[in-house]
Amino acid sequence: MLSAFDLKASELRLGANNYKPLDVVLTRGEGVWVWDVDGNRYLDCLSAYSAVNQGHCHPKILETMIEQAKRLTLTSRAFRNDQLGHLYEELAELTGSHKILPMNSGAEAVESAIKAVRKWGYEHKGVPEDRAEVIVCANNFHGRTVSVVSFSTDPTARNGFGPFTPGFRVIDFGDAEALEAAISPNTVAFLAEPIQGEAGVIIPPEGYFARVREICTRRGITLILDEIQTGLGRTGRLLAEEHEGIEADVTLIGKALSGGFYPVSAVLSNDDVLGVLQPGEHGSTFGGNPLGAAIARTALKVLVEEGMIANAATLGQYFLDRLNEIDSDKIREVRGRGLMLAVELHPGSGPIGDYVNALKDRGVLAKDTHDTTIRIAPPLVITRDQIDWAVEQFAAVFS
Ligand code: IF1
Repeated sequence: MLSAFDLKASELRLGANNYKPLDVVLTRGEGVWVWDVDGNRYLDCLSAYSAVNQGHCHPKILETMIEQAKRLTLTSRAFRNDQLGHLYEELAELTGSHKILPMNSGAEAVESAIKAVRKWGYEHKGVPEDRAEVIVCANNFHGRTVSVVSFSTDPTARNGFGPFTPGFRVIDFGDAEALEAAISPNTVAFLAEPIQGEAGVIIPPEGYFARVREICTRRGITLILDEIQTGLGRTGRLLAEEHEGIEADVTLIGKALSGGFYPVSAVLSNDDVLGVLQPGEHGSTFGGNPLGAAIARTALKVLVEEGMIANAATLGQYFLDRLNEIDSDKIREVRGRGLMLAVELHPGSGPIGDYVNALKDRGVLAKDTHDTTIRIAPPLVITRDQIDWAVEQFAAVFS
């Protein structure tokens, strides 16, 4: 068996160099905890970027996965399977959606939504062929495909990967006037994250999305919310849009839709937008497969039945309050909603990696973003005692 050292060496020698992970090699997870190959235990404050909201290796999702894998895994969409219809019914009931498109990764859900709103624009709005425009926000993160990085404003995500897909216009996040001004007769949609994740857990000004909703409705464009990270309980509501008192026309979910067991994403839509897709126009070999669908059904079920969403609301506020109590001249701001939290340090506080490593040495795994911010997003099953312990570690590292 390879040691942690050898495993890292193999990754460096043979793997594409597109990641620079923390120096920890994990082998096991349970609830909020993960263990490395040397037997050290860590509190996971990343949750695989909010894909394991239900906690690592949730026993009920695991059981579903094993039982379904024994029975039937993949049929392709050339044939029907006995899980997908159930997933549709349960998702529609939970979210109020009228049409659903199952995909696999988050980026695929984003791509699928862009395809659908473009076609919707041609068929329902009379936009001239190939002229459809989608408005997006600066500092967005929606995935890694060519079209999605075409409208990224992050040079690292974008540079060297052109030529880019046309048809996108970038405005500032949180500025409703900018949206109003950017809409042209060819605009078909506005795409945004309810809270920008990769940008550093950026919460928009109060009332922003209510105005966005009003503008999209009045100007006849589709509002697409990317809830791939914010959705499924993370912010203390099933969908983050609920905090804003609005409903998107199209909502994208992924990540925690499988509790981290399997890539499952979905486009949730009103009748009109996904209604434009006809047989053969879009699809995926694995999208909507019975294994993924069964896993997603149980992942949604435990999220609701085990009170994880309410826990994220209550304990998210508690975690935020406790972090705010930390007495440190390094902390510039603590912010968040539900269990989507971030600690931003003052610019002169030294390399962020040093803090993340110090946290790791104290048994807390968290991830930095943009040089000064550490995001904190534990599984939604975290307890008050576990938060108290985590706050002690944060306090020790920041003081
Ligand atoms: C990586 C970030 C998080 C997302 C939103 C779509 C996707 C993501 C709002 C695409 C994915 C991930 C991907 C992961 C890092 C990560 C991330 F730091 F890059 F921004 F979560 F904060 N929309 N986010 O957050 O979903 O295709 O990956 O399933 O390593 O790229 P995907």
